[in-house]
Amino acid sequence: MANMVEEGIVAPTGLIAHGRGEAFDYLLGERTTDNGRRAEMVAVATLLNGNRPVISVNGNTAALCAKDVVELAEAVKARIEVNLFHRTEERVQRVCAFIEEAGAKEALGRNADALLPGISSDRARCTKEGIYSADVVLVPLEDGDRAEALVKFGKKVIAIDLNPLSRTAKAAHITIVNEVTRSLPAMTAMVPELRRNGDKRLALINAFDNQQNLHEAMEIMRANLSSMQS
Ligand code: PTJ
Repeated sequence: MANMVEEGIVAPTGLIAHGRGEAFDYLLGERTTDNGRRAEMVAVATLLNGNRPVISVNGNTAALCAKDVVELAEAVKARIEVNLFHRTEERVQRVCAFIEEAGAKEALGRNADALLPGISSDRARCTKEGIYSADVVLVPLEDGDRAEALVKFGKKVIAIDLNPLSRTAKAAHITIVNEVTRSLPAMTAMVPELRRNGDKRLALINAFDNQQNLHEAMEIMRANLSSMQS
């Protein structure tokens, strides 16, 4: 990640965000829980049921798992859009090129021609073709303001966030409390079965309650902390 800062892919504060993630992953037990796996299945079902799914990519996600993003996007037929919190035109170019080098036909984001309502800064910038007109948006490692704005704008928001207490985790419709590099390949592997089974997709979506999901994730962390003490 430090090298990726030098390459201009990761923002300097991306290292702090990464450390936050590592701390929560330690509490989670550095593994995929049944709770995380269920949220991943619901997320895949939702992406497959979407008409215009988009995967939003920032510097951290690109640095950690560009290839995994490309593979999931191909499997669920989603567009990829680079959407940066610390936005500069140069970083957008770099991260788009990085994702394309990892195999994406096209990473949207260079020609941001729309604004996400409810965000006042440059961070509102997105593309009409991508996030602006998406119905489902997967946001790995998203900041709270934008996650809330996406929900208010009517998007079905899927977050991947190791912190079940974050504003993003709470605002999203589906929050996968798991490490992004464990999550994305597992999600891609779920696609063939869920693509064939529309009833299963609906049943998964209808049975899911994100508040309950986040409560379970916190309980897992609490139990892990208790067992570390004894
Ligand atoms: O590249 P940019 O300019 O778009 O900036 C990206 C960052 C990540 C710096 C920016 O979006 C940011 O500051 O995000 P936050 O508010 O720190 O939110 C990131 C969330 O992701 C935090 O709740 C972290 O706990 C979580 N997180 C960090 N690393 C991982 C993670 N979740 C899953 N897997 C990880 N590897």
